[in-house]
Amino acid sequence: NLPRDWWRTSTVYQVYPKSFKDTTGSGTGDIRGVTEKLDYIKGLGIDIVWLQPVYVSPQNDNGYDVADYYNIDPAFGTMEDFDELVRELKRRDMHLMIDIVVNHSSTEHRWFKEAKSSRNNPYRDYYIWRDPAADGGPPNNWQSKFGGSAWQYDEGTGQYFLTLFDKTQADLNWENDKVRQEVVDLLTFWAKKGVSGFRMDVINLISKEQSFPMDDGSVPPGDGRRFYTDGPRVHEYVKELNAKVFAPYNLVTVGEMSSTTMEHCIRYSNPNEHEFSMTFNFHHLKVDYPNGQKWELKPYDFEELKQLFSDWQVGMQQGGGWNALFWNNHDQPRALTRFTDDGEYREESAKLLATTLHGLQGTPYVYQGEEIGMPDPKWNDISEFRDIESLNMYEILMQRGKTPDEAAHIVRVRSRDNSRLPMLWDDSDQAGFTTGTPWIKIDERYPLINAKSQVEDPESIYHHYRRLIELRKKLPVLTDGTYERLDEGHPRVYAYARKNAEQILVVISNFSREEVQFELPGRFTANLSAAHSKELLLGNTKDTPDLAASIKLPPYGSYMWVVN
Ligand code: TEU
Repeated sequence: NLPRDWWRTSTVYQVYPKSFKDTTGSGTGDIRGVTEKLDYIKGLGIDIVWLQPVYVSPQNDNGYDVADYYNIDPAFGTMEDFDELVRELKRRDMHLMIDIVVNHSSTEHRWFKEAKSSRNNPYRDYYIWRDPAADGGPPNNWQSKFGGSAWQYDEGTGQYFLTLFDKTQADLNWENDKVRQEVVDLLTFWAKKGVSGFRMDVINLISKEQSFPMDDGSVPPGDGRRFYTDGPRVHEYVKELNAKVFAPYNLVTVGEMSSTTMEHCIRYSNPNEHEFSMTFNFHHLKVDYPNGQKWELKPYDFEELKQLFSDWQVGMQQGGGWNALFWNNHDQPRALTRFTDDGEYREESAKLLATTLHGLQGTPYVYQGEEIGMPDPKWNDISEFRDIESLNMYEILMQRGKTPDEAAHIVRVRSRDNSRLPMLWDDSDQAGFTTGTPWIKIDERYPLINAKSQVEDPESIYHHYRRLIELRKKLPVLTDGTYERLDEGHPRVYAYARKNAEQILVVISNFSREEVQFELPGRFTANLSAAHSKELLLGNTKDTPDLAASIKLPPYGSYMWVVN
């Protein structure tokens, strides 16, 4: 009974359950912990909670290796706990979006165990098997995202199977209509349980070029591109899921496109294509990757960052697509450390990032801890890391000739564990996350950085997010306004305007620790002289600068005005 496209004014809160709240003393978070904290999430004005995988899993990739799509892993609780979470969300007029991981399953899944048992097992073609190459090696040179060959050899049946991620994550064969039917069935099962949406994990990898061509390096280098993303039948497959499940249940869906193009994202998210509601693309989170390479370091390119935001705002609007807006998730280091100052100007920086993102067109995602300004941890030793990708890459970097210190430094900067430390609830023991031994260390700054203190402080980062989320409900220009960049390549400032027939919204942020006197472009100041009202909606310092031709911006100052 929700109106079509209801999610265009929504904000999503992303919960990494393993690190959210532990109610049993196991040291890992659980579903009841999420339910316990719904009032905290509701307090932000959140509409949708994205719950990351809690299905049966050996946890080699923290649940993105699913061994049973229909049951909850006991580590996270029971199906009754899940049903209670759905009820408690609905009672608060919130919605549940669950994570769907169907590019691959765990090799512990019964389908894979059957498939591996013999070449003519009925489940054999649920996965992707190929004979060894002439030299006995892997069928081609594709590399796994987590390091090493993307092919694992099975002695028992003398063939290789494809694993684009961990060697225990076997790619499903979507060419097989039985696999596609299995996916429709499992999506229908969860839709019937009352979920309102799906986040589709690496969904643009599900269609592979069946000739499995060698990676000849012609495809632009970069994180993920080598997987031949957006394959020949990908849109056909997604349209089938939409027709059979997304549309009938009026679900909100977001496709995670780990490497893609704007053209594809327009096709994936334009409502007339009947595919997804929106897409995650990652171009803006590669501006500190030298030549697109994640495991090399360089300072981030601010101009490229602003240009990418601008290109995607204009391009997706022109194409009728819809962006999932995000700075953070469980696979990325925290933006607060990556793009701004997580020390002296931590609070200003956290609010600056929020204002800059939430002023854009799309549906914003808030990743747990972002709303209280959690920074990357201070790492002391490689033994503190848990992420399979990070641990593999530590070894690979040394094989590539890096010293242990160099390799450890790169892992500290790039590791997905940077965003996976437990949520900091209060200043009680272990930040109120667990009474047991946490599965990964807890950031010892919790006496200074915790949710409780921020809920109680009206000037906190938490309440800054609450105001931005509230504005999205109140100001149509945030949803339907056009986008125009105003900073003309300024080395420190990102400024843009959103316009519709009624009003103009202006967002100006100083991404530096220097004070800046910013000059608005002449073409824009004409709008100001014609305006009959200008209002500062939100700022992140005690200053209340007037929107004028020349504006003084303090270090990491960020402001949002509305012009009528
Ligand atoms: O991530 C897709 C992916 O490519 C990630 O490895 C991420 O984009 C990359 O590390 C950033 O450089 C999804 C899930 O979000 C991730 O947690 C899983 O590990 C992965 O798929 C496999 O399921």
